[in-house]
Amino acid sequence: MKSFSTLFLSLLAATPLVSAHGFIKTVIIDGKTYQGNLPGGATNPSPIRQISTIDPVKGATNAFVFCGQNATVASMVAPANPGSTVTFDWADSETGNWPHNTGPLMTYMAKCGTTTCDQFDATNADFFKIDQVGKKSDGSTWWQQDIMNGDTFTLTLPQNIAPGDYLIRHEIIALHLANSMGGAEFYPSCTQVRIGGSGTGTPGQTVQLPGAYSDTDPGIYDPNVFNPGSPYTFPGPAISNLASLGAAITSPDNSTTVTISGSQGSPTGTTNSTSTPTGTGTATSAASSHHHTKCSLKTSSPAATSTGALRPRHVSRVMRRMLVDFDRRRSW
Ligand SMILES: *[C@@H]1O[C@H](CO)[C@@H](O)[C@H](O)[C@H]1NC(C)=O
Ligand SMILES: *[C@@H]1O[C@H](CO)[C@@H](O)[C@H](O)[C@H]1NC(C)=O
Ligand SMILES: *[C@@H]1O[C@H](CO)[C@@H](O)[C@H](O)[C@H]1NC(C)=O
Ligand SMILES: [Cu+2]
Repeated sequence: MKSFSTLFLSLLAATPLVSAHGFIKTVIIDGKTYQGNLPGGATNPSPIRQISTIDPVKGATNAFVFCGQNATVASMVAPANPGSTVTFDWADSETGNWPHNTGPLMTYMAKCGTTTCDQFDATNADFFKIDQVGKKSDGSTWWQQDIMNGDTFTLTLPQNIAPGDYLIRHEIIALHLANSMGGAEFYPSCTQVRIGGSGTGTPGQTVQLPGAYSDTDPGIYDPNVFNPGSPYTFPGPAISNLASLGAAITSPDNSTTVTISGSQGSPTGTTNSTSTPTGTGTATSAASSHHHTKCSLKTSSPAATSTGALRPRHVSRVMRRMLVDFDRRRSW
């Protein structure tokens, strides 16, 4: 079995993958939609910092790991509040879906220092993590699969965050090549928001990006990334104290607890991005509640999807047959 999986992994690494990448096309904050600018395209008013290309940031210490490729300051700062609902819509172009299905979605925030965010040079930003999702309870399907299927990703901002200007740094790390050192693809994106309200919470630990990640982190270089059931270790800091306080967790389906080691990220899904979170969180749950549009089937029947997720998108027919054999062997 061991030698078979070694063979399997090396074949997988040799499988040519179509080069397809992406960006955040829209952000919706409390129901208001903000259009992002196309990477390298015309620059219209937006709170989403524009990047120069859909190509990934490569290398965990790449200077662009803070807000994305050549990210430029955006002209708008969108209003938001503690507990605001924020939805991210990923795409590979103006029209196509996000192309990858392997790896985590993580979200950070950072105070825009003493300036407003439209003036803020984020290279020295102090980021704190407010959310992270990795694999689903079946141990092999990633939440990123939902994004590839065309779903959006929704979370709530910390319930007690102090007022001021902040960046929301939402990131996908695509790990379909992460069984090679340096193969991980980083897709960070920063949205500028002005938090109102009367919260009093400030983050404890903060990190710099680049700085918080290394190419050798287990969640960035991961030889077992396609092994069903292998635990995933999120890179970067733990969820901030700020985000774990007063969190509301939607729990429509208790089977969506994630198998990850030593992490606070236990996402729960809902079928509809506009539904209101209900219920209460547990100590091990992620701070924010998550909603994925159109994923009722996936969350209610993990068995139905558990065989698809570990596959890269572009597998040859020969590889497919091998994967079937691999699955059969697994069930012996
Ligand atoms: C992006 O940044 C790189 C590295 O600093 C630079 O070489 C390149 O010209 C920039 N591209 C654009 C479109 O600004
Ligand atoms: C789901 O979790 C809730 C809260 O922990 C619990 O009350 C409920 O009984 C659980 N439902 C199932 C089907 O396990
Ligand atoms: C989500 O649910 C709300 C209210 O139940 C409904 O108005 C809305 O159309 C739904 N959205 C989607 C994307 O299904
Ligand atoms: Cu890509």
